[in-house]
Amino acid sequence: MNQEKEIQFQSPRQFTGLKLGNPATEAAGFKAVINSFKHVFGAMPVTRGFKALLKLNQQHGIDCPSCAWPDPENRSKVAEFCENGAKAIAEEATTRKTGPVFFQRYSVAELSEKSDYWLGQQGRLTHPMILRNGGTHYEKISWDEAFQHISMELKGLTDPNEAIFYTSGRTSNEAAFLYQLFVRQFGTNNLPDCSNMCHESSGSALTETLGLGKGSVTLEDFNKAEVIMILGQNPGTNHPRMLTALEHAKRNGARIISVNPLIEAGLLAFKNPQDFKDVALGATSLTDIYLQIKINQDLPLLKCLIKIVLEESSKNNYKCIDNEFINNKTEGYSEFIESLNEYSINELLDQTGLKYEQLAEAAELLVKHDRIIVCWAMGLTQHKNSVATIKEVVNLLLLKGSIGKEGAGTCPVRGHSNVQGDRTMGIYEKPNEDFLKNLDKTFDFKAPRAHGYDTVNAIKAMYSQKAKVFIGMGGNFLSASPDTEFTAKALRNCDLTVHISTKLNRSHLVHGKMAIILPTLGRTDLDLQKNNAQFITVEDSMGVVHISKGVLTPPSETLLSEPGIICELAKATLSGKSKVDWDNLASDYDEIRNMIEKVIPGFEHYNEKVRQENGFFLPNLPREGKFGTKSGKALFSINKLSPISLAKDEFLMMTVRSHDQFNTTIYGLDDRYRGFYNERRIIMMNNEDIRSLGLQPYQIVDLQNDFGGVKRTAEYFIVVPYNIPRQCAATYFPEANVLVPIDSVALTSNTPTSKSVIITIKPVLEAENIVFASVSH
Ligand SMILES: Nc1nc2c(c(=O)[nH]1)N[C@H]1C(S)=C(S)[C@@H](COP(=O)(O)OP(=O)(O)OC[C@H]3O[C@@H](n4cnc5c(=O)[nH]c(N)nc54)[C@H](O)[C@@H]3O)O[C@H]1N2
Ligand SMILES: Nc1nc2c(c(=O)[nH]1)N[C@H]1C(S)=C(S)[C@@H](COP(=O)(O)OP(=O)(O)OC[C@H]3O[C@@H](n4cnc5c(=O)[nH]c(N)nc54)[C@H](O)[C@@H]3O)O[C@H]1N2
Ligand SMILES: [Mo]
Repeated sequence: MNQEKEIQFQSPRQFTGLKLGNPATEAAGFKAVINSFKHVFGAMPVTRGFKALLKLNQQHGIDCPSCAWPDPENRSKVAEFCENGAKAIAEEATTRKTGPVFFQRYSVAELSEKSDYWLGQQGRLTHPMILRNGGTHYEKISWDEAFQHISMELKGLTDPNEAIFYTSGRTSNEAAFLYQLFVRQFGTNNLPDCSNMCHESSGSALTETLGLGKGSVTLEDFNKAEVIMILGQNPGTNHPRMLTALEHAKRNGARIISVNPLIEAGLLAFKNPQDFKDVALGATSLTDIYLQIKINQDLPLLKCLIKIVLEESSKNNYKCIDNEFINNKTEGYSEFIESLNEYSINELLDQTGLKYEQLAEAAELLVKHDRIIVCWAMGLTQHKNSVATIKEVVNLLLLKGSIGKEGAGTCPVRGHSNVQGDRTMGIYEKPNEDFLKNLDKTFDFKAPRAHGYDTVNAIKAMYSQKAKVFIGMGGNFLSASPDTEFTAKALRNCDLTVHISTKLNRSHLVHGKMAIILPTLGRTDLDLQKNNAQFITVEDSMGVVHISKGVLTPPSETLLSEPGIICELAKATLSGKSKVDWDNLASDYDEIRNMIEKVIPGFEHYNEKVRQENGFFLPNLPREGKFGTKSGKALFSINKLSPISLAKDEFLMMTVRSHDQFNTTIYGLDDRYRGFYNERRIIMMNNEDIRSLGLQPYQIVDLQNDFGGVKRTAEYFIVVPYNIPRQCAATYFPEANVLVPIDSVALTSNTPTSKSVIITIKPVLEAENIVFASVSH
C-alpha cells in the first residue's frame, strides 16, 4: 500500500498557470450574476439550484452560510444574495459525494497530495469514517462505534483539560449552546473558536472601552450616516451585500472614506445587478476619499486624523467635537488629549505613507459631520497592535459623540455567518461568572471556572502533548491556523482528532493517531427530527437573531444534524453523570431554545420572538448610548504607537482572501477584481520594490522569515507587480500560513498576526539562472 508516502501539510507547491487581466474598477454587475449561476448549476441540477437560491436569505429561508452581513427588512423576494453567497451554496449543496468508496480508492497520504481546491470539489461527506491507528485509509464505521471510540478516549484522559473542542463560526445557536454545555459538563473551558483568529481584537477593544464586545450600528444607521469610514475590509469580495447598504447610504448623501493598502474594486464602485438605475446608468461610485495606507499604519493615521480634527475645532471654540457627550458619558478625555502631544502630525503622517492634503480632506468630513460609522474587518484585527488600533477608532467616535446616536457607531464586520452567535451562546474559553452561574443553576451541575485554551494556546498545548484529543465542530483547523508546520505537528501529536464536517478538508488528512470524521447536515439541508422539519437560529453582525431553515434533500440519509451529534456524544461520554435530557433536546430544537432562554439574557420568549417576520434584536447598550463598563462611562484610552522597523530587504506581508475562496475553501483559482486568474501562488509587490531588490516581474521566489529563532519558508511564489505601497506585500491565505509564526500574536486578544508577517524574498535559481513562471494575458 502507500504507507511510505508522507502526509502533505499544504496544498502542492505547483503553479496552475497565471493569466493576467486588469484590476476591476467596480464590483458586481452582470459578470457576478453569470458567475453565480456558473457555480451553482455546475454543482447540482437546475431545480435543486433554483430551490436553494430562491430561499437564500428570505424570511424563514436559508441564512446564507457565507458572511454575517444582516438581511435588509425590505429584501428582494427572488434574489437577496450575492455572487459569493451563490458560491457558498454551490459548495455545500453540491450533489457530488465523498462516500466510503471514495475513501477506499485514495489513501490519506494520496489525498494529502491533492490541492485544497481539488479536495473541496469532491463533494459532501456521507458516512462516519475512521482512520485507525497505523491505518492508511479512512474506513466506514457506524455512528454507534464512532461515538464509542470518542467517548472512550475522552473518558480515558487523566484530566478533562487534555481535550480541546474547537468551533468554526458556521455552527447554529442551538448546536453551539449544546456543544458548550456538553464540554462544560465534561469538565473544561477549552472552547477555542475561529473568532480567536478573526475579530477577537475587536471584542477585546470594544469590551474594554464600551463594555460590549459587539458593534453598535444597525443596517438602518447606514441610511442615515453622513460619513462612513471603511478600514481594512474588502467588502466587494467578503461582504458583497454590504455594497447595497453603501449604495443606499451614498444616495442619501453619505461620504465614504476607505483606508486600505490595496485599491479594492468593491470599494470604488458598485453596479447592483438588481437595481434598474445601476443597470441603465452605470455603477454608483462609493469611495470619495481613498487613503492607500501602508500595512498596519492605521493607528498613526487615526491619531493624525484626531489631531487635525482637534486643531480645526480649536479654531471654532471646539464646537465640532461633542463636549456634552464627552462630559456626561465618557472618562479619560483630558489624559487622552494630553497623550496626543507626544506625537507631531508630520511624524505620524510619515508612518502612514500618505500626504497631508489627503488626510486634511478626510479630517474635514469628520469635523463637519457627526453621524459617522466606522467599519472594519481583518485589515485592522490581525496585527500585533490591533487592540490599540481599534481602541483608537473608539476614541475618534467618542470625540465626535458618534456612538449611540442615529447614523453613527462602531461596525466591526463579522466573518462567519454565526460567529457572533456562537460567542453569545458561550463558545468562549474565558466565560464570565454570571453565565456560568446560570448554567449551574439551570442544569444542576458545577461548570469549571478555570479559563481554557484559545486557538493559539490550544495548538501549543497539543504540540507539547498537554492536550491529547482534538474535536472540531466545523472548520479547518490546520489550514486556518498560523504556522502550518507547527500546527500540523501539534495535531499529529494527538491520540485522537475528530472533525464534525460537511466537506473533506486538509484537517482530516493531518491527523492524530486515530482520526474520525463525523459528517453532518449543512444550512441548506432539510433537518427532520421525528418527522418534524427543524429550523436553527443565528445572530448576524448587527445582533439580529433570526431563523434559518434548510429545504434541500440531504446528500445522504446517514447524516446527523450538529445538535444530534452533540447529544449522542454527550450521552456516550457523560453516561449517567449528566442530568440533561439530551434526547429531548435533540428531537425538538424549540426545547434547546427554551434552555437558552433560561441561561442567556436577551433571549426571553425566544421561540416566539424568533418566529416574528424579521427575528429580533439582542440588547445592545452602546446602541442606546449606555455603557456596560464598571463606571457606566465609555472610556477614552491611550494607545501608544509601536512601529515595526523593517530592514532594507524586509517586507511587511498581509495574507488576504481572493475573490474565489471562503477562508480555506477554494471555490476557484481566480481573483477577478484584482485581475489575477487561474493562480494562487502569487506575491503582490510594488514595482519599485521589485526593481530595487533586483527581481523581475513573474520570476519565482521563496518567501522566508526568521522569528524567535525559527526559520520558516513558503516555497514557490510568483512575483507580480501591483499597486501596493512600498515595502508592503500581499499573498493569499492559506498558502502563506506557513510564515505566520505561532508566537507572533496581537497583544491582549492573542490573535495571530496574519496581516503583519515580516518576510524576506529569495529568488529561486536553477544553475544560477532566474526561473520565471509562464504567464499569459
Ligand atoms: N467570499 C468570502 N466571504 C467571506 C470570507 C471569505 O473567505 N470569502 N471570509 C469571511 C470571514 S471569516 C471574514 S473574517 C471576513 C473577512 O473579510 P475581510 O477582512 O475583508 O478579508 P481579508 O481578505 O482578510 O481582507 C482584508 C482587507 O484588509 C486590507 N488590509 C490588510 N492589512 C491592512 C492594514 O494594515 N490596514 C488596512 N487599513 N487595511 C489592511 C486588505 O488589503 C484587504 O482589503 O469575510 C467573511 N466573508
Ligand atoms: N493567514 C491567515 N489565516 C487566517 C485568516 C487570514 O486572514 N489570514 N483568517 C482567519 C479567520 S478570519 C478565520 S474566521 C479562520 C477560519 O477558520 P475555520 O472556520 O476553521 O475555517 P473554514 O475554512 O471557514 O472552515 C471550512 C470547513 O468547515 C466545514 N463546514 C462548512 N460548513 C459546515 C457546517 O455547516 N457544519 C460543519 N460542522 N462544518 C462545516 C467544512 O468541512 C469546511 O471544509 O481562519 C483564520 N486564518
Ligand atoms: Mo473570520
